[in-house]
Amino acid sequence: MEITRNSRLKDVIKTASGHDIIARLLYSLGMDLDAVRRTPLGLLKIGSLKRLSFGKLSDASVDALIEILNSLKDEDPGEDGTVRHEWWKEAVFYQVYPRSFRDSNADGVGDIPGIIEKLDYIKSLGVDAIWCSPFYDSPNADNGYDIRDYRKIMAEFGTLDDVRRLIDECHARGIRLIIDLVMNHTSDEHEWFRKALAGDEGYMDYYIWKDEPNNWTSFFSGPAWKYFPQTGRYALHLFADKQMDLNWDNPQVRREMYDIADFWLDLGADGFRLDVVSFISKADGLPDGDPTVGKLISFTGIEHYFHGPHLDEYLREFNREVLEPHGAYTVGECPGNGIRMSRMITGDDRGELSQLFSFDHIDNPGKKRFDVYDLDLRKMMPELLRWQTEYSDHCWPTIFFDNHDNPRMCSKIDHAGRYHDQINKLLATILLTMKGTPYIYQGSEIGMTDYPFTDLSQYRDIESLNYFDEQTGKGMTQKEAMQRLLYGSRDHARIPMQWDGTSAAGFSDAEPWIGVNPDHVTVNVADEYFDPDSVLNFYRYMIGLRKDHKKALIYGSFRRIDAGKDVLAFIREANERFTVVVNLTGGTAKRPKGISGDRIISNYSDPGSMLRPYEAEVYFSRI
Ligand code: TEU
Ligand code: CA
Repeated sequence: MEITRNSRLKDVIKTASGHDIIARLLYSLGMDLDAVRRTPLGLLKIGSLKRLSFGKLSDASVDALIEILNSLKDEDPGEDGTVRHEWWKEAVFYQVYPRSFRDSNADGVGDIPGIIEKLDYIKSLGVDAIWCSPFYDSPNADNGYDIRDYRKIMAEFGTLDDVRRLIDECHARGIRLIIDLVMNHTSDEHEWFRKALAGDEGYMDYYIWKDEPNNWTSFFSGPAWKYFPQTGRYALHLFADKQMDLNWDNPQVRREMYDIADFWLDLGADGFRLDVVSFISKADGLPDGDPTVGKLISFTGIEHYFHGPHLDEYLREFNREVLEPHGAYTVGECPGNGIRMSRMITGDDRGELSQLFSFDHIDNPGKKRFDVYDLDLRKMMPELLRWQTEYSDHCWPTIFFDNHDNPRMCSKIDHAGRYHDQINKLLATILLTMKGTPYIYQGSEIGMTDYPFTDLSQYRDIESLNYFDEQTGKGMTQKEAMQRLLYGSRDHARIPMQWDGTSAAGFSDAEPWIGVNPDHVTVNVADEYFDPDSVLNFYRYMIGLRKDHKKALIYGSFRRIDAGKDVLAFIREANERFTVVVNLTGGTAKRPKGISGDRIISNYSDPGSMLRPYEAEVYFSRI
């Protein structure tokens, strides 16, 4: 379908790219796609988006948008109602951020032997697999997401033998290990880049160069291009200026990446979390982005690489050459891809990736991570629920609320901290009863919260530090910039794991590389381990429930019960029925009528007549 200014929105959203991009634009403007689907808005022509955007989109932006929509592919994996059974559909994953998990040798930095020390704890949660954030040799411009040598381990973290041992010790406990592979970019200290700078033409072509930069901006502030006097040209870096984007159009680069992946699978890794893998293919000629469209999606230029022209082709090649022969699992980090384009990446018969992470639910419509606001769970639901009902039987969602790139969800919802206990249990309830593969980020299972940062010197993350400089440079007051960091910094997720109530929270015997949250005196593994009412034991119960009732809770149907806007209620059903009821607000709400079965768990002990703030409960019945 050729899209023109006269195409109606309801028709544009029938294509995968039209659906996802319009959804994303509306989301940024504070609206949900359902508005276009269910109201006369759908009859509007795409040319009138300018009006809908309150003037944010100019005529030129609308034309740019139409061009992008026409340039993106539209293929559908189809749907025939059969769900294939796979280990990773039945698994609960646990994400470990090595720098902050456990320091075994008292240098203040977490390490691989530290993870091994805590494997029995991870096992005790009932999880089946671990995703470990990068542990490769790196100068740490971005905590290891800037890799200097893909076959070496960061000295602070240990040795290759430690990683071998980690793999073996995981397997000995029946836990699978997936590792975090960064294939979109390398460190500027990687030998390929150093050879490129030294004038080696072959290695120059491993990276992306331009004589004059285009207008793309970096995720970590400023332009996405850095000038190198050695070559007289600019090199592309979508992230830090020490993270150089690789040229995936060069077959040799792809070969190198496949060899690296082979190396790790041969060593015993069970698969990969693939860092920003959806960004590997950039539009031919690296054209300027439309600043408005880019910013509404996220950053200027992103429309030219978030699902680039060769993405599907390269992923298929990677799959054929490496993943398939090893039977390896993959979860791709795919920011910007909405549900329909994600189906193109994860459909059973597409031969690309097993699963992916999408991010829209992590912030409310119209909000961005650094915005100062309390997240409203009611506004999260339309996006979250779409993945339950519209992703098709040939795709399998991931579900998560926390990771190493976001403040803690319980804090995002309730900065004042009145209801953290209830909210953490509520999130666990949703995470472990919805359809899809749950990912638990270290510390969520004990209810860790954001760090009370008060001074710039307490931050470590390059994104936060660059953001502060850029915003204050543009005239924002220091006070406001600090406030925005407090709401959005990734460092909140990177403070040490809280093992006990001692001074460094049992993370280390030395001064940790980043502050320890004062709340560790009450929020910690040791205190929660034997407390039946703890967040930790709530998680354990929910994980166990999911595993004991696979038919219903993993492969069973998902059906919503209409319960008004303040309450989420749904049924998971196969041979048994689970009914989940959740008050999405901090006020009281009415329990929907006709709920049957035994109330088997809740974040309040006795059932009240009304649902109390953030109350979550699960009912069980045989059918
Ligand atoms: O993150 C990429 C990325 O775009 C995220 O910051 C994303 O925008 C965010 O999670 C949405 O809330 C990956 C890694 O996870 C991150 O730690 C790295 O810094 C980045 O790639 C560069 O490698
Ligand atoms: Ca250490």
